[in-house]
Amino acid sequence: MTDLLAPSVVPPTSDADPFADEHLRDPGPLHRALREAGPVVHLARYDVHALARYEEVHAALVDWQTFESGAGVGLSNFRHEKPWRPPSLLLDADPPAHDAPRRVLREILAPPALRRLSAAWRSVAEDLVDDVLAQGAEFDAYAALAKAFPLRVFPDAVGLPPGDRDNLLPYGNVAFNAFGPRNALVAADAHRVAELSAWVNAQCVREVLDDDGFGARIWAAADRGDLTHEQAPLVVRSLLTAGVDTTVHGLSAALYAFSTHPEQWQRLRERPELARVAFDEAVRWQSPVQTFFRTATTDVTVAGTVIRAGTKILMFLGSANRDPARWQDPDRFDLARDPSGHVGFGMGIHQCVGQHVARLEAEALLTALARRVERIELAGEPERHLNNTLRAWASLPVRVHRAA
Ligand code: OVM
Repeated sequence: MTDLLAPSVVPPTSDADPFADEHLRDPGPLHRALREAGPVVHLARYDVHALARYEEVHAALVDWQTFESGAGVGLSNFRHEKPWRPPSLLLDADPPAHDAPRRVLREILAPPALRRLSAAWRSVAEDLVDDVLAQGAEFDAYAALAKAFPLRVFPDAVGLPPGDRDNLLPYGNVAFNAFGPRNALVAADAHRVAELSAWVNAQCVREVLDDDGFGARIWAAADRGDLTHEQAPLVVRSLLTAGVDTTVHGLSAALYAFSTHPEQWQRLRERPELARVAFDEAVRWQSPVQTFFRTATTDVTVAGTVIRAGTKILMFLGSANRDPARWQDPDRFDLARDPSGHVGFGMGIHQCVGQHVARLEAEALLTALARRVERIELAGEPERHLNNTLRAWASLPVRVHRAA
């Protein structure tokens, strides 16, 4: 709240571009510098305010009245600039508009509704791991597992027609780049935006979707009057935008973590029920979604700094998840820690509605692998895929030693 009697602190300014290749490739040093500079840092290049400490990121995430999403959660302000696609009814929305789409998706993606998928997904994971191991002890764990598994189970669960799913990751790449500035990463895919958007929109119509998937359930909610029929395809689009790259790179993060922390892999093998907490710890440690913006709805004072109404605020989720003021030994990937409270899935009313789906995928894949593999280690230098929002991978070469 603005205290009219307290003097306003002028925040430190940084010239850094968090969306430059250098920082996307290795965000740790910039995150540390921003956290140490102060609770609020002015980013001169974009004229936005940055929050890199856990306390302020968490506070902004839970205060949706002051830090709105309706102006878009990227750098672009939808009140002044035309959005690149019709805004998401979930991500780019505030109550009350946000409430109905959120309630519908929450029910469709809640743990009880996922139970019917669990056995099938375990068996797909076991088959996939068997196939990969049969081909040799060295492989690219990004392509063979982290990317292959979600693409095998998730589009089917949504109810997409069989066949061509090769557009999902390229569309996600465009969508997650679009939250950042219009830099070279955005320009690189500009020629595909119309085609990819048309493809995704075509997957969201009722006629195309299997009648037993998440997509059909969204349309059924519209029939019941819980949504309008105009909203239904956009809610399906949210699943296809938010549900693929995030899990692919979250699983990659877990596989990378275990490939570099053999003692943690041992722990998982001894106690496979740790698979879910391991996935959350990997999400904390790597933060597949690194950043989102909010917009101040009013002049607001954050740690003494007045942020003017209409200002964009960049929240560094990945930095909050490594803030030493919140986490002991934050750079350690450690199954013994309690990672709950991490902001890798966000926090508050927008917290990832698909997180139970992601955990189910992770549990299926990690337990299938843990049962068959005694040791997993890097077999080469992993390659990052640069994206304005995602901490993503291009390859993760590993070598495995099979269990007896
Ligand atoms: C959406 C959406 C898109 C990207 C990310 C996200 C992480 C949601 O279209 O609703 O959440």
